[in-house]
Amino acid sequence: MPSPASRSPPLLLLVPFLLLLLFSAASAWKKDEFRNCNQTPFCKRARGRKAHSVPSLSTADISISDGAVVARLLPSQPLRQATDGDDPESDTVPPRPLLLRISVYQGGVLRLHIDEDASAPRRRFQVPDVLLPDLDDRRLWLSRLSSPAAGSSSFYLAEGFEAVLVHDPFQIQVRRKGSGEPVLSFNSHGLFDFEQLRAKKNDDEDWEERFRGHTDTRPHGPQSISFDISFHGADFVYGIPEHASTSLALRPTSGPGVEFSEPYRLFNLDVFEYLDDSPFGLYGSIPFMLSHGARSSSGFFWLNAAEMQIDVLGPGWDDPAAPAKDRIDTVWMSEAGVVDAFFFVGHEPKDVLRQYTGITGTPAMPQEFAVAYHQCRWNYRDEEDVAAVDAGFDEHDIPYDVLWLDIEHTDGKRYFTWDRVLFPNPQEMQGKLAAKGRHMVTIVDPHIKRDDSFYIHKEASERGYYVKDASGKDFDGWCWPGSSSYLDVLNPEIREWWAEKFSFENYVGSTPSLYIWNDMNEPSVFNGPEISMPRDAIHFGDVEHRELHNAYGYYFHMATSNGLLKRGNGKDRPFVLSRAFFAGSQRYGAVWTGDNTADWDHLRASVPMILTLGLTGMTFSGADVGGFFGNPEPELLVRWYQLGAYYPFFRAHAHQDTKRREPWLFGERNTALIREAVHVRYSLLPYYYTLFREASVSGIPVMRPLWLEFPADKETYNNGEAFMVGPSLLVQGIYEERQKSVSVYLPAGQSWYNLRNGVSYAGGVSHKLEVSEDSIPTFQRAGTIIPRKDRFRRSSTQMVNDPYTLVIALNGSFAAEGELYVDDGKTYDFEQGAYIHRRFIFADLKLTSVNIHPANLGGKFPSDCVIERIVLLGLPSGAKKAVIEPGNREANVELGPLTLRGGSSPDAITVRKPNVHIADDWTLRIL
Ligand code: NBV
Repeated sequence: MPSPASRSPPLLLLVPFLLLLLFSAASAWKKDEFRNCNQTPFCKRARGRKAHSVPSLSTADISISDGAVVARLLPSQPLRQATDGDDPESDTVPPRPLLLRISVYQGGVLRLHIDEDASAPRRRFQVPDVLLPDLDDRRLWLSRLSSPAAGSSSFYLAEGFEAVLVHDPFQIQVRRKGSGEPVLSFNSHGLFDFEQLRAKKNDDEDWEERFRGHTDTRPHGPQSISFDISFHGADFVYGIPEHASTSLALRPTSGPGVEFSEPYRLFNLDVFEYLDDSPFGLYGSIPFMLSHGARSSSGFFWLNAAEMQIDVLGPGWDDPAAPAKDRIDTVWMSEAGVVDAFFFVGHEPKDVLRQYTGITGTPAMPQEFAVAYHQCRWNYRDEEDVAAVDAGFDEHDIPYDVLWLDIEHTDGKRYFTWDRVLFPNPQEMQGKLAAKGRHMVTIVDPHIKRDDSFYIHKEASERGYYVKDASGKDFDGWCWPGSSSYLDVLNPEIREWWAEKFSFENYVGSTPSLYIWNDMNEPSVFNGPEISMPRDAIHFGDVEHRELHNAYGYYFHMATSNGLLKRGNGKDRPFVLSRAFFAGSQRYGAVWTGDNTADWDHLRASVPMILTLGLTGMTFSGADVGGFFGNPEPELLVRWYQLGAYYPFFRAHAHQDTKRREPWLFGERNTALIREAVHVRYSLLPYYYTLFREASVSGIPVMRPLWLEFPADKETYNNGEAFMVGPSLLVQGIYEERQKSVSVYLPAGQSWYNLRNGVSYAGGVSHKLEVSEDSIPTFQRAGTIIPRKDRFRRSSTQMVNDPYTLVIALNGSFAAEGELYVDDGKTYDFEQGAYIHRRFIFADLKLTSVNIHPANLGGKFPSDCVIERIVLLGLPSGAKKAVIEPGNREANVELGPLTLRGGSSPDAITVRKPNVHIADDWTLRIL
């Protein structure tokens, strides 16, 4: 919801609305503005069902067709068709079969598709353009079904796994071959229900739904789908963003004694002052859940963009007296769409992430500047303000890469325009930043001002490019510019048209160093139901908004990102930050966790939220550093910078009603602490960039829950306070005011080196550590090598030719390994092989740089960069010098320090000026 200070619509028309806003702005989260499960008929109906109470279905005519298993699903009795939830037994219709299709893809992915047959009165919506276009090429051609037991058919899924289709009642199980141990099951509790589309029985039947003065006409009636999924061998389940939570694992929402009484809701919404711990839906939705346990890792993804509600059932949900089970049961409910579901099995949790991103795409490789620090505020007022903030960073020796302009930079919230009084020379302004290697981001929201003199509106309305309301007129809703319409981005033609608007010619005042921010794309509609678009609005192909709601922002993000790609003829990588997201958004840019609050609990919640996003593909994510609403105390702001410096997306941002909070406004000591936090990020940029490369290839996130790296260590399974950055760094946040000590669990199997002083700590234990104000606890895992750049410039782009430092943390066998990936940081030339990829291996007192760039790819990235320092942690004393081959050169060895700015360590040994090239093969021997 908007704050009252920034509105300028025609007053008379809006008095009731303004009162509402004033009221909203005065208080926090307004629960009543959003529907709960009980107020959502399909959810209420589904939640009211008991295990095995739904009339069961059985399979008929099972066969293999086109390499997939196909069958019909027949109700064993007439299907019940509920109306509005008050009388679930109200009606019956003659049975109509459902069509089932199961396909298998390389790497252990099973796809289950269930839809109505051709006699249905209408085609149900299948979400387009989310699955990778080449997915079909990776389909395994099934040729036979076995019948291991009467009444079931089984088929190959992956090395060590098979799938079983149980005929009556219909059920699917994925299990381990040999032992028969189940991993995942569908409908084992008999909760599968598919409300088939039908004509109204008589005129009295009321399909409409009303909520807070809004009527949803629901012309096609009940069409929801629900079913149960069980994750066997699971200790915890994770995923299904976006919800604010201080817990990483998903807590049960139903069952004896559970804390949350609402299911997790997936419905993209603009939520004003959201709570830090709640199952209510926020800005984005990814219907992907993962499970992990000592014996098993698995995942389940339902490609469906309608409102979804998911219950995690606590132990004893079906029978409080039954002994605890080795599995987690969940119930998935959606208002519309089809069953298009994917099951993932893996030996390790990383396998499951690879499989999920194998079908929805791996995160796009960002430009290097985007991985650095971003400075944002609603709003930097004018060009002078921009210049002053920019100069402030230089004056205080704090690097930053991107300055952001929020909605007030436009002419009356007409995006692609500039307020010419405040920003008379946008190109010059961007040019000045660009001269220091800096970039700018402007906001472009999806609501378009209905103003005939605004070229975007004129063209869009003439071409019929807007979403229509239920009566067929352009949908007209209220947002920042006042009366607004919304582009129908489901239509690829409209996305193409939108993309063109970002050309330098069309976006007057833009330059190549300008990038984009998409906000409010849930979409947010101030006067709409739940501050969004009515569900009966109509999109391209007669699709109802209810069917695609959760993917609206995704298509908008996609179109914007393609716009940036096109404007540079496909040369430069786009950067677009989006608030709304869906499965697959990782291919189009970054996201953030929206309007958080400047308090300690939101700081704490940011970690589970970002970890969850990473687990579900969206690794390029962050939270507003400092907190969006409210004024952080300096201590909180400093702690937020210290933590935020490790978020994959690192941006400070603040609401327009907050006090200014550029890093130098809180006294010298705090400026120094923030400077140090930002420096930490800049020094780690080579490591981060290498991790982004890994994510873009494998889907493994940059910021990882501990259990992703240590899947066998049970202590890590629900740790949402600490996290790994890649395989080598462990970071523990400080989430309390004036905290003096903290207990940090360091995973078993290796020791850990404190990043600031090199002191080593044992793994497999919790350490109680003193907390200092100058940093948060950070550890390098023994056995790893981290590349850094320790010289500080104004921006990352100015560090390109700087020399590297390698920090080698030795394990008990005095060995370590790590990687470095380098490319031009900007273009797609890396796709042709223009990059450097090295593995550094330390063993037997010798460091070797090994080329891991695949020889067959060709291409080369030229670089003269050298390694200027090598810091060794955990080496027994006595090293005298280093000898480098080829060339038989010598380099000096000395004790510490750990960083260029001090931080001496008794245990660190530094090789000074080895000056070996990062692009070359070499070895360095310690003597
Ligand atoms: O565009 C203004 C803000 C923006 O600063 C924020 O980051 C977004 O999440 N926007 C929401 C709209 C108004 C929020 C009250």
